[in-house]
Amino acid sequence: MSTVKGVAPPIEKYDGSSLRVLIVHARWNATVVDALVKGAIDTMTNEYSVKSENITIQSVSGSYELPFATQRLIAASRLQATPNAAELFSTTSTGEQTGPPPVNTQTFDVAICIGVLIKGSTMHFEYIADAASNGIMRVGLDSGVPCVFGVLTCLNEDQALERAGLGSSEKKHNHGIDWGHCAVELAVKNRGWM
Ligand code: DLZ
Repeated sequence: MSTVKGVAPPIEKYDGSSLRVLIVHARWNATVVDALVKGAIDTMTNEYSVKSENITIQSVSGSYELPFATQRLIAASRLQATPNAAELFSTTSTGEQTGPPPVNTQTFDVAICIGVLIKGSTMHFEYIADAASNGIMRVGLDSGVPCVFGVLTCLNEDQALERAGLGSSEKKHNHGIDWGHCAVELAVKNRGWM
């Protein structure tokens, strides 16, 4: 039976060969998380020619840590990309100052934050889901680096497995694939919006 739910495929065939991607993932519920990370990476490399050497992968303990780590990694990459003050001005052979060269302040084109929350018997789930979703949105808006929300918020383990393509039903689907499509589209479009 067909369904109306889900994302339509991207309209264009985007070229991801020059994109630099940051993936930050949690290690809670690692079996599911690992499948999601793989789904995102395979989609970006196989379908958009994103180079594996241009994908930086970092892990944190839990989903609550995703926004902080992502924000710090984006900031650190920008510091590394900024030349020393002394190198900011170049001169011609006649000693004429040519002004600052373009400064690369955008080392990651996109970040994907991946985690899996599985509801337990306390309120932990609600607090972490709220903090992670708001935090990831804030990092994207504050940094200008689009941050894909790759956090599953599941009511039980079966839901998580189904959404990572590991379940037993016919409708199982790896959402990491969608996040890979989403990341490339947003990164390419954002370059045009800057
Ligand atoms: C504490 C906790 C719990 C109960 N459940 C999950 C979960 O299902 N998925 C996840 O990614 N992280 C969980 N955590 C850990 C928190 O995200 C966080 O790492 C700790 O509260 C420390 O800040």
